[in-house]
Amino acid sequence: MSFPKGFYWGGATAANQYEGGWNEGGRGPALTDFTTGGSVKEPRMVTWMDKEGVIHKTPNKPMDDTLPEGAVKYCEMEGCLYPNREATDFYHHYKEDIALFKEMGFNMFRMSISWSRIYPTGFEAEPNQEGLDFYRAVFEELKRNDIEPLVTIHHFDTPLAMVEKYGDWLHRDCIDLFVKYATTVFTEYKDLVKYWLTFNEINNVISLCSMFGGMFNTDEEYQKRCTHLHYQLVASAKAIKAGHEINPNFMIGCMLSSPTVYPHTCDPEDVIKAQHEMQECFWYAGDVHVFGYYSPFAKRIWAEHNVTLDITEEDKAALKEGTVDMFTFSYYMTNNTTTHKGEAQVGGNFAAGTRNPYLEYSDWGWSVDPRGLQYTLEITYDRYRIPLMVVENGIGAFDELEADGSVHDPYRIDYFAKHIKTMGQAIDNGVDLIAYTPWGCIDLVSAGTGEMRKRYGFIFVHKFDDGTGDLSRSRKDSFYWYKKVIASNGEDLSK
Ligand code: BGP
Repeated sequence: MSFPKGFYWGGATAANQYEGGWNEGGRGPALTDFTTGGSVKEPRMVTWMDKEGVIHKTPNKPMDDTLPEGAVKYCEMEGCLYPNREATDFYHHYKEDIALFKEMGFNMFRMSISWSRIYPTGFEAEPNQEGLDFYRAVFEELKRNDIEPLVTIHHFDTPLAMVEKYGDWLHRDCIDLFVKYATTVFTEYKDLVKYWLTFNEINNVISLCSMFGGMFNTDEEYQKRCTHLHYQLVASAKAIKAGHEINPNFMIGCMLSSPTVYPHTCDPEDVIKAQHEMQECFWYAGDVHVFGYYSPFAKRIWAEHNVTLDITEEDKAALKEGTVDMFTFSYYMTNNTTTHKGEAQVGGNFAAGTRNPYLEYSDWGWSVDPRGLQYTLEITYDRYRIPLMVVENGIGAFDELEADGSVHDPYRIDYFAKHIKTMGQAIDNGVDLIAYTPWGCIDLVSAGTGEMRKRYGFIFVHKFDDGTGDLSRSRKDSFYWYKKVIASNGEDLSK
């Protein structure tokens, strides 16, 4: 048995892509409510007003929530569809969805709290009671079904009012606003939730710079993004300290995307380049979370990009006192990098580097690399030696809905079978992996492209890119397969 007894099997979601109910229950707006749908070729757009009152639509710059130049505020544009608003409506379907998760055998469910449902603008002194009540009802429903919640406190949805005032996380005040919010939810749910994650994919903000180059690779971008990240790292650490005071049994983790990088050739120049990209994209934020300080290589990154960070003595103390209990990450693919010219490049959303001839690629250009998951688990555990969780993994694919309501998705089953197998091998090799929550266990809106047709779920949701669909749920073939996997604690991967 590779997977230990009590291993957590489940699925993962996020409020901004799943919850819906965007203007109900006293919830305030978040930027994702003003972001349109896109595709692998067309970027998602944001809609905003200039000082003359004219409304514009411009490409959303990934991981950069500052208002576009000339904007005074975000607002709606007639004729635009904003898919995250209704999303796939967990808000009104949570009981039905939790029953389906239970049927599959989940003993863990990852979800996030929408900050603006608790503090509609972020600035209120008192939380929104209706928002608190909603999540209490969800956590109680999970408890009744013996499903342990794994709760992300911030998943891409800072309240809009804070984004408009501060350009997202470009101001120190965001730290205290976050700690206030985190403290509220820790206190409110201290007897219902044990496992918490502070920021989803906290490292994306900087990993984009080295992975994508181009417009992200300027000193100005690095300055901005390292500042944003520093404030979030301090906010995370302060929240962790507060959380442990509220309930010493809390297990609080970080959440990073794993942009595992391979050197494209064995040329030592490529090896060093890959190592530096791993430092920048992964270990930079991970080391601060786990060790409580910036690792020596951070100085190289700052020097190379002329970054001067506002790190106070109080920040340093906070980082030391707020280290994580567990390390969690998302894993979708690996990337190749090289110093050589002329190699074929990958295409797709959020995929970068050269094409790996040993791998296959998804319809969205993401490499499929199960061994890469094993590799990532092993190098991460070698480095950190604290419990790990894979809290996102999966393949976004076009699913065909049959006339009888079924969905045959052998490609998804194949993807998961291979990844679960290599996870088992990592455990056999000594990795302390405690949970696996595949992404979008029920169909939801894609973060990168805003599409519905990029589906990840074991459960199909009848919602489509033109906004139609009755939101009913049906089980895909992979639903029955995953149920069997969970029942056998990861032993039976047969198709
Ligand atoms: C991660 C995010 C998720 C999720 C996932 C898949 O970066 O944490 O929110 O969306 O990627 O990405 P996409 O939705 O673009 O396919």
